[in-house]
Amino acid sequence: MTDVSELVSGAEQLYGQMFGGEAARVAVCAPGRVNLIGEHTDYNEGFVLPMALPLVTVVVGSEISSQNVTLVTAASDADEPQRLDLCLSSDGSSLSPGLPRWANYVKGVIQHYRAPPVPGFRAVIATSVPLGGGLSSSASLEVAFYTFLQQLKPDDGNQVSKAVACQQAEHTHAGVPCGIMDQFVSVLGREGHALLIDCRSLDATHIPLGDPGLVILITDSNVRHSLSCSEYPMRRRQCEEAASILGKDSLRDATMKDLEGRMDDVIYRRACHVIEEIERTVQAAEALKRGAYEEFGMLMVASHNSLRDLYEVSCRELDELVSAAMEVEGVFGSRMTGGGFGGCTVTLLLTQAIEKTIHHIQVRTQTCIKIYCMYTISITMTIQKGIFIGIFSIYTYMENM
Ligand code: GAF
Repeated sequence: MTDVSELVSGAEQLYGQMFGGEAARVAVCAPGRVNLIGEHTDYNEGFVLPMALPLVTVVVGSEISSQNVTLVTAASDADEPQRLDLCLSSDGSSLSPGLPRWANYVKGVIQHYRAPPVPGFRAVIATSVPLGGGLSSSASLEVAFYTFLQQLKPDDGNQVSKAVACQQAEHTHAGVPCGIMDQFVSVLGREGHALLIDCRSLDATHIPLGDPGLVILITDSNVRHSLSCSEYPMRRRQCEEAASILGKDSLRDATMKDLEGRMDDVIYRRACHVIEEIERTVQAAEALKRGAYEEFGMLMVASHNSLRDLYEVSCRELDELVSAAMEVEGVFGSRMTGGGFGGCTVTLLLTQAIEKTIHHIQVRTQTCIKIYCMYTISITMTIQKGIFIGIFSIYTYMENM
């Protein structure tokens, strides 16, 4: 796994190459996330329980005296670093979303920065978060960029307003009507802790994950998703419709009893998932505090089943990864993580079961579905026979810079 200092020195080297040997003066980073439980609840004002990852996006750069911006990214789908020049015109037209897509996140953050106007700058972006893999590569870019701008010109906000500004960037410039979870945990996540977020009040509690006998395993289906496609916004609309039928501000205020006989089958199933998932997340956070990992694991599996059957955002490859993991002794729970339609699964297991779990997933996926052979591997982490496997001991998260 590329660590933060390697990523920063790679970005600094690229900065030197692009800008004639000049050294970058600012280096910042922000993490991606994995969500342990609480899926599709954030935009329903419910609870979520993500944790920040030791996979980060870094931005290195310097302020310049003109109103020009030059962005270089080593974090796009292209093989070579990509460059974009913008002039920060007073009418803001240069910040309209367009192509290349990777720049939209940056443009959005500049637009929503709380201390406008931002000065001109040159910056290089690099990342170890798999792009489009459901581990919040976009939120980590937004938050890293916001942090970069804060170094050039401090704003008057706090950490919550920073997360909200980054969420707005995602809405206006990436076209994804996301909730607050990803940006929030990228800003406020802490080493060795999960973060229970109340997405209504935006209060958050850090829950220690202090047990050295536990591991969180992330496996990537290698199915790539794009959340701006119609499915994610459609789920959000269906939830809003359910809340409106019930005369509630959001599904956070609804109970299962409220739903009876009030809506058609699809909307009913979406609402059931959200109401039960909010409840599961609260229970899971309590279980984690007590060290009740079996209970936590059962809630993870119930969450996955609900996302598969009621919310319909899983896919065959994710389901296969979950069932393969659940066949191994020492695995407490497994589920898809993030928006769905591809991306990753997250599994909670005993450290001593890690090797046999990885082996079993490999064997199962080769002999039963052989599906990984067909995938293009586009990420450069630990890749074993086609499956990206990130193993994060809960003690090894790298500090935010
Ligand atoms: C994506 C979104 F960006 C989050 O806000 C959240 O809704 C998640 O999908 C599903 O829980 O990551």
